[in-house]
Amino acid sequence: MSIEFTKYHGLGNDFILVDNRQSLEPCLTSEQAAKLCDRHFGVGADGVIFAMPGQNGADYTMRIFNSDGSEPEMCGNGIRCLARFIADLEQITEPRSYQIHTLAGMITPKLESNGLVTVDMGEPHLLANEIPTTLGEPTQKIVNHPLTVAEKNWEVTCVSMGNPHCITFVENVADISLEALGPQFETHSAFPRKTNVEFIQIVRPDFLIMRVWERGAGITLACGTGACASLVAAVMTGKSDRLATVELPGGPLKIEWSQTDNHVYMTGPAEKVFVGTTN
Ligand code: ZDP
Repeated sequence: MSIEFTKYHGLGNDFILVDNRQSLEPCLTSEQAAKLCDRHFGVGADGVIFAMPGQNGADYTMRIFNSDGSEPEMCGNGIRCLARFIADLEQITEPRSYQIHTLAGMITPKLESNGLVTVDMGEPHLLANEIPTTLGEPTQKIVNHPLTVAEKNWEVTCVSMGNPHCITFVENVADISLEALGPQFETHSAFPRKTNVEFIQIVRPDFLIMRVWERGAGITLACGTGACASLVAAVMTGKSDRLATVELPGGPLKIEWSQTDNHVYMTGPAEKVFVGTTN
């Protein structure tokens, strides 16, 4: 079956967006989605996102497959792209927000007048059993916790933004060999649902540099949930302000962990690249 799609990216974290407003079943299987994500034999993307009818009072539902076909609960850069895609489908140009049902609950992206998208990512989950990780006690926060990976001792801080993240602070992110370390953190037995892996360099309390290895997708140029989780980890460890810029290989995201409502807010771009039809 041939389908129409639109390609978007948020800071180089790129997605194939599919208009699935007719059904709550994705029109592609996870295998078909993984094939489309292949950069040599397919369209090329870090994931496939389906815009579906709303549930539980939401305007729309988002489902996403990673480039390996696995299904994450949430996707920060992806939901900015989804908001832009929906506005394009509805031919909306003025600022507005959407309530999106995801496997991580209700998430609210808002299209700003300057073209950026701000997403209310909800509250971070900090307890070991919520992340999930077997590190520490199930109802304990995992902050600066020892973890041995690749025969080295690391100190990790774990945060869930609906999906699991394992954050390590380092002197210089350029020195980290992500290809070698990423998969070993991702599949470590301490993470029963695997994990996204972020290395963070604190430049100033309001400026962090991040490199990411994504669960199910590998090295990507940006990860929205990862930038949010990293800011939360940096605040918990006393390394950063509650409002900071997180610089990713693909560019900057502005992240705030609000003291008022405990929600994390992420602001960044979402850009349309091209439309296409599959064979
Ligand atoms: O949790 C996971 O399996 C991630 N690979 C999901 C995708 C995260 C994303 N890069 C983001 O921006 O949050 C889309």
